[in-house]
Amino acid sequence: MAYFDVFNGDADGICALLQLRQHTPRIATLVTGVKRDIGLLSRVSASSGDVVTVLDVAVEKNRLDLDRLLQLGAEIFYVDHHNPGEMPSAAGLQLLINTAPEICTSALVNGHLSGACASWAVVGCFGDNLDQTAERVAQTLPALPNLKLWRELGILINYNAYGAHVSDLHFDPESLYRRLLPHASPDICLAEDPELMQILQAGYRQDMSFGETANRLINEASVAVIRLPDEPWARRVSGVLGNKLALDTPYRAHAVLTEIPEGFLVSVRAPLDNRIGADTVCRQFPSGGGRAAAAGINQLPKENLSTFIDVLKKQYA
Ligand SMILES: [Mn+2]
Repeated sequence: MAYFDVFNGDADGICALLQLRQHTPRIATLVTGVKRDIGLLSRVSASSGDVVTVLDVAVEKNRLDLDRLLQLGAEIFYVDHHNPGEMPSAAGLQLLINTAPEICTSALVNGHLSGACASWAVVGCFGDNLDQTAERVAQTLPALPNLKLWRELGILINYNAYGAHVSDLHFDPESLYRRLLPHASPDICLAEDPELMQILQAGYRQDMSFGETANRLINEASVAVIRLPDEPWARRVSGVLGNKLALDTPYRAHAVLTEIPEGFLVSVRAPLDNRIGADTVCRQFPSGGGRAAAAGINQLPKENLSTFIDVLKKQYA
Protein backbone atom coordinates (compact mmCIF):
# COMPACT_ATOMS: atom_id res chain seq x y z
CA MET A 1 0.00 0.00 0.00
CA ALA A 2 1.30 3.44 -0.93
CA TYR A 3 0.45 6.94 0.27
CA PHE A 4 0.15 10.08 -1.86
CA ASP A 5 -0.08 13.60 -0.43
CA VAL A 6 -1.35 16.00 -3.11
CA PHE A 7 -1.44 19.69 -2.19
CA ASN A 8 -1.56 23.15 -3.70
CA GLY A 9 1.90 24.75 -3.45
CA ASP A 10 0.56 27.92 -1.81
CA ALA A 11 0.46 28.67 1.93
CA ASP A 12 -3.01 27.21 2.41
CA GLY A 13 -2.08 23.91 0.76
CA ILE A 14 1.27 23.62 2.54
CA CYS A 15 -0.14 24.53 5.96
CA ALA A 16 -3.05 22.10 5.53
CA LEU A 17 -0.62 19.23 4.91
CA LEU A 18 1.74 20.36 7.71
CA GLN A 19 -1.12 19.97 10.19
CA LEU A 20 -2.08 16.52 8.91
CA ARG A 21 1.47 15.15 8.85
CA GLN A 22 2.55 16.62 12.17
CA HIS A 23 -0.54 14.98 13.63
CA THR A 24 -0.22 11.70 11.64
CA PRO A 25 3.29 11.27 10.21
CA ARG A 26 3.31 9.34 6.97
CA ILE A 27 5.87 8.52 4.30
CA ALA A 28 4.10 9.60 1.14
CA THR A 29 4.81 10.55 -2.44
CA LEU A 30 4.35 14.33 -2.59
CA VAL A 31 2.59 15.93 -5.55
CA THR A 32 2.47 19.72 -5.75
CA GLY A 33 3.35 22.65 -8.00
CA VAL A 34 3.00 26.39 -8.53
CA LYS A 35 -0.15 28.05 -7.19
CA ARG A 36 -2.03 27.93 -10.47
CA ASP A 37 -1.08 24.31 -11.19
CA ILE A 38 -4.31 22.81 -9.85
CA GLY A 39 -4.87 19.72 -12.00
CA LEU A 40 -2.59 17.81 -9.65
CA LEU A 41 -4.46 14.49 -9.48
CA SER A 42 -3.53 13.78 -13.11
CA ARG A 43 0.00 13.11 -11.82
CA VAL A 44 -1.07 10.39 -9.38
CA SER A 45 -0.92 6.75 -10.41
CA ALA A 46 -2.35 4.86 -7.47
CA SER A 47 -3.76 1.37 -7.26
CA SER A 48 -6.20 -0.57 -5.13
CA GLY A 49 -5.78 0.09 -1.42
CA ASP A 50 -3.50 3.11 -1.87
CA VAL A 51 -4.42 6.20 0.15
CA VAL A 52 -4.49 9.60 -1.54
CA THR A 53 -4.90 12.85 0.41
CA VAL A 54 -5.85 15.88 -1.71
CA LEU A 55 -5.71 19.45 -0.37
CA ASP A 56 -6.71 22.87 -1.68
CA VAL A 57 -7.32 22.12 -5.37
CA ALA A 58 -10.84 22.24 -6.82
CA VAL A 59 -12.66 18.91 -7.23
CA GLU A 60 -14.08 20.14 -10.52
CA LYS A 61 -10.61 20.60 -12.02
CA ASN A 62 -9.60 17.08 -10.94
CA ARG A 63 -12.87 15.27 -11.46
CA LEU A 64 -11.78 12.88 -14.23
CA ASP A 65 -8.72 11.76 -12.29
CA LEU A 66 -10.69 11.52 -9.05
CA ASP A 67 -13.12 9.14 -10.75
CA ARG A 68 -10.21 7.24 -12.33
CA LEU A 69 -8.47 6.71 -8.97
CA LEU A 70 -11.70 5.71 -7.22
CA GLN A 71 -12.38 3.19 -9.96
CA LEU A 72 -8.91 1.72 -9.43
CA GLY A 73 -9.84 1.18 -5.78
CA ALA A 74 -7.81 3.95 -4.13
CA GLU A 75 -9.05 5.53 -0.90
CA ILE A 76 -9.28 9.29 -1.13
CA PHE A 77 -9.46 11.98 1.55
CA TYR A 78 -10.27 15.28 -0.19
CA VAL A 79 -10.31 18.65 1.62
CA ASP A 80 -10.99 21.90 -0.22
CA HIS A 81 -12.86 25.23 -0.26
CA HIS A 82 -13.19 25.92 -4.00
CA ASN A 83 -16.40 25.38 -5.93
CA PRO A 84 -16.49 21.58 -6.47
CA GLY A 85 -19.03 21.51 -9.28
CA GLU A 86 -21.19 18.40 -9.08
CA MET A 87 -20.36 16.61 -5.83
CA PRO A 88 -19.04 13.09 -6.34
CA SER A 89 -19.81 10.28 -3.94
CA ALA A 90 -18.21 6.86 -3.69
CA ALA A 91 -17.44 4.28 -1.02
CA GLY A 92 -13.71 5.07 -1.04
CA LEU A 93 -14.12 8.85 -0.93
CA GLN A 94 -14.11 11.03 2.20
CA LEU A 95 -14.94 14.61 1.22
CA LEU A 96 -14.53 17.68 3.40
CA ILE A 97 -15.69 20.60 1.26
CA ASN A 98 -16.87 24.01 2.43
CA THR A 99 -17.07 26.97 0.05
CA ALA A 100 -17.99 29.61 2.66
CA PRO A 101 -15.94 32.76 1.92
CA GLU A 102 -14.31 32.86 5.37
CA ILE A 103 -13.12 29.24 5.12
CA CYS A 104 -9.92 27.86 3.59
CA THR A 105 -8.41 24.38 3.47
CA SER A 106 -6.13 25.02 6.46
CA ALA A 107 -9.18 26.02 8.51
CA LEU A 108 -11.03 22.87 7.41
CA VAL A 109 -8.09 20.66 8.43
CA ASN A 110 -7.90 22.51 11.74
CA GLY A 111 -11.54 21.58 12.39
CA HIS A 112 -10.94 18.00 11.27
CA LEU A 113 -8.05 17.67 13.76
CA SER A 114 -9.98 19.52 16.52
CA GLY A 115 -7.27 22.16 16.64
CA ALA A 116 -4.40 19.70 17.27
CA CYS A 117 -1.97 21.69 15.06
CA ALA A 118 -3.79 25.01 15.08
CA SER A 119 -0.69 27.21 14.90
CA TRP A 120 0.02 26.18 11.30
CA ALA A 121 -3.67 26.64 10.45
CA VAL A 122 -3.30 30.29 11.50
CA VAL A 123 -0.39 30.75 9.08
CA GLY A 124 -2.35 29.08 6.28
CA CYS A 125 -5.38 31.33 6.85
CA PHE A 126 -3.21 34.44 6.74
CA GLY A 127 -1.63 33.16 3.52
CA ASP A 128 -5.08 32.79 1.95
CA ASN A 129 -5.92 36.41 2.94
CA LEU A 130 -8.39 35.37 5.64
CA ASP A 131 -7.15 37.56 8.47
CA GLN A 132 -10.30 37.30 10.57
CA THR A 133 -10.37 33.51 10.33
CA ALA A 134 -6.66 33.42 11.27
CA GLU A 135 -7.33 35.59 14.32
CA ARG A 136 -10.29 33.45 15.34
CA VAL A 137 -8.19 30.26 15.17
CA ALA A 138 -5.36 32.00 17.04
CA GLN A 139 -7.75 32.69 19.94
CA THR A 140 -7.88 28.92 20.52
CA LEU A 141 -4.11 28.68 21.14
CA PRO A 142 -2.81 28.46 24.73
CA ALA A 143 -1.04 31.82 24.33
CA LEU A 144 -1.68 34.55 21.78
CA PRO A 145 1.32 34.62 19.41
CA ASN A 146 2.96 37.51 17.56
CA LEU A 147 0.29 37.54 14.88
CA LYS A 148 2.05 40.20 12.82
CA LEU A 149 5.01 37.87 12.35
CA TRP A 150 2.83 34.83 11.63
CA ARG A 151 0.87 36.86 9.10
CA GLU A 152 4.08 37.84 7.34
CA LEU A 153 5.19 34.20 7.27
CA GLY A 154 1.85 33.17 5.75
CA ILE A 155 2.01 35.89 3.10
CA LEU A 156 5.62 34.99 2.21
CA ILE A 157 4.95 31.23 1.97
CA ASN A 158 2.00 32.10 -0.24
CA TYR A 159 4.03 34.51 -2.38
CA ASN A 160 6.59 31.76 -2.97
CA ALA A 161 4.04 29.80 -5.04
CA TYR A 162 3.55 32.49 -7.70
CA GLY A 163 5.22 31.77 -11.03
CA ALA A 164 4.56 29.99 -14.29
CA HIS A 165 6.78 26.99 -13.49
CA VAL A 166 8.38 25.54 -10.37
CA SER A 167 11.74 26.71 -11.75
CA ASP A 168 10.52 30.32 -11.37
CA LEU A 169 10.09 29.95 -7.59
CA HIS A 170 12.55 30.68 -4.78
CA PHE A 171 11.62 27.32 -3.23
CA ASP A 172 10.06 24.31 -4.88
CA PRO A 173 6.85 23.97 -2.76
CA GLU A 174 7.81 20.37 -1.96
CA SER A 175 11.17 21.49 -0.48
CA LEU A 176 9.51 24.31 1.40
CA TYR A 177 7.01 21.88 2.91
CA ARG A 178 9.81 19.48 3.92
CA ARG A 179 11.74 22.34 5.50
CA LEU A 180 8.72 23.47 7.56
CA LEU A 181 7.58 19.98 8.61
CA PRO A 182 10.02 19.36 11.51
CA HIS A 183 8.87 22.55 13.28
CA ALA A 184 5.91 22.00 15.60
CA SER A 185 4.88 25.66 15.41
CA PRO A 186 5.69 28.82 13.43
CA ASP A 187 7.53 30.24 16.47
CA ILE A 188 9.74 27.15 16.69
CA CYS A 189 10.36 27.40 12.95
CA LEU A 190 11.32 31.09 13.21
CA ALA A 191 13.68 30.31 16.12
CA GLU A 192 15.30 27.15 14.73
CA ASP A 193 15.47 28.12 11.07
CA PRO A 194 15.69 31.93 10.94
CA GLU A 195 17.37 31.73 7.54
CA LEU A 196 14.16 30.52 5.92
CA MET A 197 12.23 33.69 6.78
CA GLN A 198 15.22 35.81 5.69
CA ILE A 199 15.37 34.15 2.26
CA LEU A 200 11.62 34.54 1.74
CA GLN A 201 11.72 38.20 2.86
CA ALA A 202 14.71 39.07 0.69
CA GLY A 203 13.18 37.41 -2.37
CA TYR A 204 9.87 39.22 -1.91
CA ARG A 205 11.51 42.61 -1.38
CA GLN A 206 13.80 42.28 -4.35
CA ASP A 207 10.97 41.20 -6.68
CA MET A 208 8.76 44.04 -5.46
CA SER A 209 11.47 46.66 -5.91
CA PHE A 210 12.15 45.40 -9.47
CA GLY A 211 8.40 45.61 -10.10
CA GLU A 212 7.96 49.07 -8.63
CA THR A 213 10.77 50.50 -10.73
CA ALA A 214 9.85 48.64 -13.92
CA ASN A 215 9.25 50.46 -17.19
CA ARG A 216 5.92 52.34 -17.24
CA LEU A 217 4.51 52.63 -20.75
CA ILE A 218 1.82 54.96 -19.41
CA ASN A 219 1.90 56.88 -16.16
CA GLU A 220 -1.05 59.23 -15.97
CA ALA A 221 -3.40 60.39 -13.23
CA SER A 222 -6.10 57.88 -14.08
CA VAL A 223 -4.13 55.03 -15.70
CA ALA A 224 -0.73 53.35 -15.36
CA VAL A 225 0.61 50.58 -17.62
CA ILE A 226 3.62 48.66 -16.34
CA ARG A 227 5.63 46.43 -18.64
CA LEU A 228 7.54 43.51 -17.12
CA PRO A 229 10.14 41.42 -18.97
CA ASP A 230 10.01 37.67 -19.67
CA GLU A 231 11.93 36.83 -16.47
CA PRO A 232 11.23 34.62 -13.44
CA TRP A 233 10.96 37.61 -11.04
CA ALA A 234 8.32 39.17 -13.27
CA ARG A 235 6.28 35.96 -13.39
CA ARG A 236 6.46 35.79 -9.58
CA VAL A 237 5.57 39.40 -8.84
CA SER A 238 3.00 40.38 -11.49
CA GLY A 239 -0.17 39.59 -9.49
CA VAL A 240 1.03 40.91 -6.15
CA LEU A 241 2.45 44.06 -7.79
CA GLY A 242 -0.99 44.91 -9.19
CA ASN A 243 -2.50 44.71 -5.69
CA LYS A 244 0.26 46.83 -4.18
CA LEU A 245 -0.03 49.55 -6.84
CA ALA A 246 -3.82 49.59 -6.43
CA LEU A 247 -3.44 50.16 -2.67
CA ASP A 248 -0.80 52.87 -3.15
CA THR A 249 -2.81 54.87 -5.72
CA PRO A 250 -6.47 53.87 -5.23
CA TYR A 251 -7.77 56.45 -7.72
CA ARG A 252 -5.79 54.95 -10.62
CA ALA A 253 -6.41 51.90 -12.85
CA HIS A 254 -3.38 49.65 -13.37
CA ALA A 255 -2.43 47.23 -16.08
CA VAL A 256 0.55 44.96 -15.57
CA LEU A 257 1.84 43.47 -18.85
CA THR A 258 4.25 40.57 -18.58
CA GLU A 259 6.10 39.61 -21.75
CA ILE A 260 5.52 36.04 -22.89
CA PRO A 261 6.58 34.38 -26.14
CA GLU A 262 3.07 34.97 -27.59
CA GLY A 263 3.00 38.67 -26.66
CA PHE A 264 1.82 39.79 -23.20
CA LEU A 265 0.03 38.28 -20.24
CA VAL A 266 -2.17 41.15 -19.04
CA SER A 267 -3.60 41.81 -15.60
CA VAL A 268 -5.93 44.79 -15.16
CA ARG A 269 -7.00 46.21 -11.79
CA ALA A 270 -9.78 48.79 -11.68
CA PRO A 271 -9.15 51.71 -9.31
CA LEU A 272 -9.99 50.69 -5.73
CA ASP A 273 -12.12 53.87 -5.55
CA ASN A 274 -14.15 52.84 -8.60
CA ARG A 275 -14.10 49.06 -8.91
CA ILE A 276 -15.65 48.66 -12.34
CA GLY A 277 -14.69 48.14 -15.96
CA ALA A 278 -11.69 45.79 -15.82
CA ASP A 279 -13.72 42.99 -17.38
CA THR A 280 -15.16 45.35 -20.01
CA VAL A 281 -11.63 46.26 -21.11
CA CYS A 282 -10.30 42.70 -21.19
CA ARG A 283 -13.32 41.12 -22.89
CA GLN A 284 -12.66 43.22 -25.99
CA PHE A 285 -9.67 40.96 -26.70
CA PRO A 286 -9.62 37.21 -27.43
CA SER A 287 -8.54 35.24 -24.31
CA GLY A 288 -9.66 38.14 -22.08
CA GLY A 289 -12.01 37.78 -19.12
CA GLY A 290 -12.48 38.27 -15.41
CA ARG A 291 -14.45 40.38 -12.94
CA ALA A 292 -15.31 44.07 -12.78
CA ALA A 293 -12.56 44.85 -10.27
CA ALA A 294 -9.84 42.55 -11.62
CA ALA A 295 -9.55 40.98 -15.04
CA GLY A 296 -6.93 39.74 -17.47
CA ILE A 297 -5.94 38.69 -20.96
CA ASN A 298 -4.02 35.43 -21.29
CA GLN A 299 -2.35 36.33 -24.58
CA LEU A 300 -2.33 39.84 -26.00
CA PRO A 301 -0.44 39.84 -29.33
CA LYS A 302 2.25 42.56 -29.45
CA GLU A 303 0.53 44.25 -32.41
CA ASN A 304 -2.57 44.83 -30.24
CA LEU A 305 -0.70 46.73 -27.53
CA SER A 306 -1.61 50.24 -28.67
CA THR A 307 -5.27 49.26 -29.14
CA PHE A 308 -5.28 47.84 -25.62
CA ILE A 309 -3.85 51.07 -24.19
CA ASP A 310 -6.46 53.13 -26.06
CA VAL A 311 -9.29 50.97 -24.71
CA LEU A 312 -7.92 51.16 -21.18
CA LYS A 313 -7.51 54.96 -21.28
CA LYS A 314 -11.00 55.41 -22.70
CA GLN A 315 -12.52 53.25 -19.97
CA TYR A 316 -10.93 55.17 -17.09
CA ALA A 317 -10.52 58.70 -18.53
MN1 LIG B 1 -6.81 27.89 -0.45
